[in-house]
Amino acid sequence: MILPISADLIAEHNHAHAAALDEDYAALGRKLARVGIDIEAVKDRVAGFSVAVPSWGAGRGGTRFAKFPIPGEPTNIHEKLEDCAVINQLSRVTPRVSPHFPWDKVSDYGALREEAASLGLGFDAVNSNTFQDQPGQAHSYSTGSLSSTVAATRQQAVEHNIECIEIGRQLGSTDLTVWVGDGTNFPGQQDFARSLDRYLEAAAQVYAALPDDWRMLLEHKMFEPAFYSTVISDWGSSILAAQELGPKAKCLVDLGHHAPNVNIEQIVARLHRFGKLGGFHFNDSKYGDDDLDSGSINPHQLFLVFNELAEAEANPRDGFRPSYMIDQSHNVTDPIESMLSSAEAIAQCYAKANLVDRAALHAAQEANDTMMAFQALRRAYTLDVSPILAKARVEAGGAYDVLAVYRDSRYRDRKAQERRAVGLGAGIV
Ligand code: PSV
Ligand code: MN
Repeated sequence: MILPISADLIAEHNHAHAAALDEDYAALGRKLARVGIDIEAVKDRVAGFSVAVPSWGAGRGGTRFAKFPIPGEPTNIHEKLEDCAVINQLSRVTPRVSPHFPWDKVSDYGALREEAASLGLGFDAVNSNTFQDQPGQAHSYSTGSLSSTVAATRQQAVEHNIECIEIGRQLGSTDLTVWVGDGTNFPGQQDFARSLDRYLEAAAQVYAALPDDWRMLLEHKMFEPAFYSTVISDWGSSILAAQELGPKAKCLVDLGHHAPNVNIEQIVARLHRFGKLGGFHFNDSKYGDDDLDSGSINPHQLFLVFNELAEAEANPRDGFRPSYMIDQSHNVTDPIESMLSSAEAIAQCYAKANLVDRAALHAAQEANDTMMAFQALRRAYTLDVSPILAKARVEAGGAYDVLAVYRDSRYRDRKAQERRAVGLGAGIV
């Protein structure tokens, strides 16, 4: 396997920080040992954690207005995979890529799978795209896709999703993520009940094409590109649709797809309670679906989400195996750097959630001791777990300081010489 960053460079950097890391890790180990926690066991759990990166996140995203490309951006799925390999080589926490079709279409998916494997990568959930028209497409999605009033359009959307399943089988995926941009911009534009009926009927055809070991992840979003109503607007619509479709249909929570200030961690607990929590799209936001870097605005919310996931893991229901993925738009940063930083923020929250003293939390909850219940969470949240993450990363061959090694490697500069420039234009949705 030939990985994009020099192993010698990583080793040289790690060597320079080895003594400091050992010291920090030992100090944190002593602190945790005082409360009966074995740091090695926590490190092993962290080493087993992973989050997928989105193929489309490797390029510079944008807003509705424009994007500002950078030299050396990837221009196709092959270059995106190479960039994703850099992220995983340095972080050792992002071994899978989630592709989006038709954006990532190629002629030979078996070869693409091998190419990814040669870079140390596998494929995660496949994503269908019925939220924008493609050149030469027979029917426009301007009337909606799976819920369109036009039968031929619904059929086209069903066929595209089934094609994505077929591609995913070749890539080794086992999940299809379905987000539709269907909705309305004006009161009265469509009938709420009938549009949901149409969606359910079309989605059932996609569901029927799922292989036995596959899941269909329904991603809700309350706005954009439709701004009055959307068909799968919230977790309520999502879970009802998933329940109607069947056991292989689960709900996917994109952190940016809710009304402002909604209690997302409670949604996570609710979906899990009914065996319907399928996966996540991690990102952060201040206003809407801002698609900012994970943990950059509200890291506490991310921790509280992982706290619910830790509870769910301790009390699994209905084959709990959430699929974790980043879904961000990197408008002003190098996407590789954003995903390195985001993956670290996500893994930190996972580690902190694992450090919550659950017995103390549950005892305080039972005794209605509000302050001590809150403190059980607070103690874990305020811990600096970075030595645990760094130790796990370095032991797996990654970099102690992922951003420093990435910058030192001058990877982007080298790609700027090799890759053709990407054009201006709108960003992603
Ligand atoms: C929609 O906003 C979304 O979150 C969906 O996951 C899409 O597939 C993705 O963004 C890419 O634009
Ligand atoms: Mn998403």
